[in-house]
Amino acid sequence: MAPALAAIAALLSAIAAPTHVAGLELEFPSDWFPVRIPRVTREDLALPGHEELQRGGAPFILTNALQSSEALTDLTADWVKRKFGSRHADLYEHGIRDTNDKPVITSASDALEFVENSGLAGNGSYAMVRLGATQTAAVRALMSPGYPALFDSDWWLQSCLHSTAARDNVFLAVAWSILIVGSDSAGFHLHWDSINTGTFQFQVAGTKHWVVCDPRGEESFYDPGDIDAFAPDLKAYPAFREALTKHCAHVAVAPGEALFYPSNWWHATKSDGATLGFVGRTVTRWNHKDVHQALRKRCDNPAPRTSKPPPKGAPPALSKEFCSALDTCAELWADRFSVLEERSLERQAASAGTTRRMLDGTVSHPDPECRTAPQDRRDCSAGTHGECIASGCCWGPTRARCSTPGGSGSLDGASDLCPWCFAPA
Ligand SMILES: O=C(O)CCC(=O)C(=O)O
Repeated sequence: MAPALAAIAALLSAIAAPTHVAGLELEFPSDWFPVRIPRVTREDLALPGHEELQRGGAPFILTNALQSSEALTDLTADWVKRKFGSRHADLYEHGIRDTNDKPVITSASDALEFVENSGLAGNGSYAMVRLGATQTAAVRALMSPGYPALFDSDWWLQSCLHSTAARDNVFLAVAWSILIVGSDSAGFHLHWDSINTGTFQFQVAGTKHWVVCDPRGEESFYDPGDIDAFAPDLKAYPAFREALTKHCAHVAVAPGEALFYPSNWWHATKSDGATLGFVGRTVTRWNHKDVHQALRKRCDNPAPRTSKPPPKGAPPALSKEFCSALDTCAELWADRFSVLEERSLERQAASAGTTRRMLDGTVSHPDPECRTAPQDRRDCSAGTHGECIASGCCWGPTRARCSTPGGSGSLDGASDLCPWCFAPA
């Protein structure tokens, strides 16, 4: 065959051939799931040029999320039972296939046991162990080093919520953090998360398949729970073809990886073998106002009391202490994200080698080595926050030092990019 014809034939057969998904008996037509979710390393994520991902503006997979951490070996279902066995868990005996699948609330150890046994019986079941901020810290201790700043909540939790009880309360009330243990084929129907946070999931064991859909296509997603995103009934839900061919991605997330998706992105899952994941929510520059509003609404309109008491172990309502501190937390969020905006402008200016006009009208140029005398250096955030110090840039006198501007270091206790210094031109 002539080379041009061979190329056309290859193209046609690629278009017609379904994509087989290894491990799961799933075959998708090749024009489904055109949205690409980038895979990046922790190191890539910190580089200039990845600002959209650093700020949580788009979904991505962190490929070495658990590299050199103890989680891959120590964070097992047995560890969860030992550590949190007597806490409450939501057990979904058949996974969460649609909105009719409701949880049984039981002890975490019974829920995990059920999931283990259901794996043998071929039922896809899920145990979700809701964690307070205290238990989350214990899980996170197994995940260092390299916990991305984007996933961190400690910077605001500690500053605006002064009691452990208030921090634990908000985590439990809105499922801020969960360990999610599934047996083979357990999954969650297509839905979006209600309080507008970004969400990440560290895949600790097993592989999880995800369909992740851009909310710009949501007219074609029907209602949460209507669609089995892995085997959609296009006769009953014909508009979903538009979602499949324009707005959704399919990814398989392997042990050691973490998936992040921004607020309002729809998602559905299916476990390939037994799985264990750690889910966390996060406030970003894009969602902090919406998260504030959603939490304020919950504080101001608590679920009406009924004559029946809530079942034992059900998530608590948001506490008075949390609700009165919420606006202070929201101010911290707004403050941080406007500072970060400033800093990224500096970084852009520095990496482009350009000068920067300061608030006082003078012109500065990037000083990557921070070699100019400290008193001659410009404030890293255009005069309102931070000061430059001898060994590099410091983001304010009380915050931790970064030794390499533009490299990674510690700001506000979370690993992050270090700001650049600017010196008078
Ligand atoms: O892991 C899963 O099955 C999905 C979890 C999820 O959708 C969520 O936490 O919002």
